[in-house]
Amino acid sequence: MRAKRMRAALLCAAATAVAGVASASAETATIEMLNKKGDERFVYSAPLVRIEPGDTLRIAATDKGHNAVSIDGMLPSGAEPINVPFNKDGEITLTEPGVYGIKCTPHVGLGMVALVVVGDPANLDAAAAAAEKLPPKAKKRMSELFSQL
Ligand SMILES: [Cu+2]
Repeated sequence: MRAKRMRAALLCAAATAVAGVASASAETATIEMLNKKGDERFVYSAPLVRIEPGDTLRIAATDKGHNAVSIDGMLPSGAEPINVPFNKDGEITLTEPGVYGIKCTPHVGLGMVALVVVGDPANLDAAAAAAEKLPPKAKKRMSELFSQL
């Protein structure tokens, strides 16, 4: 009887410890889809986000008429492509380390792109090469973001 109660107490302590670690380390970074930010039109509020594997990326449809999809070649191998539909909030837990490029389908030509770096940017060279194929404004913005890494 006593031993059984003791074991239950230990299991409970272990579960609490695990939950504590998870909530302390996993974070959420938010990118808002905006019509305007300062002088810029059609932008992601945070064009460069750095998080750790297991963290969550939240993409918020603060303004309507935007989406967020993975840019071809700017995705770590084994990672699920990002696809947040128009006018929806999306939450994605990113577990594969590397560089993720996202774009807004109708506004990529206006430079509406963002770079998300999860832990170690293992696919940096491949992602930078893929960014060369973007329209001029998006390409320029990406090269500015890469220069900050
Ligand atoms: Cu857009």
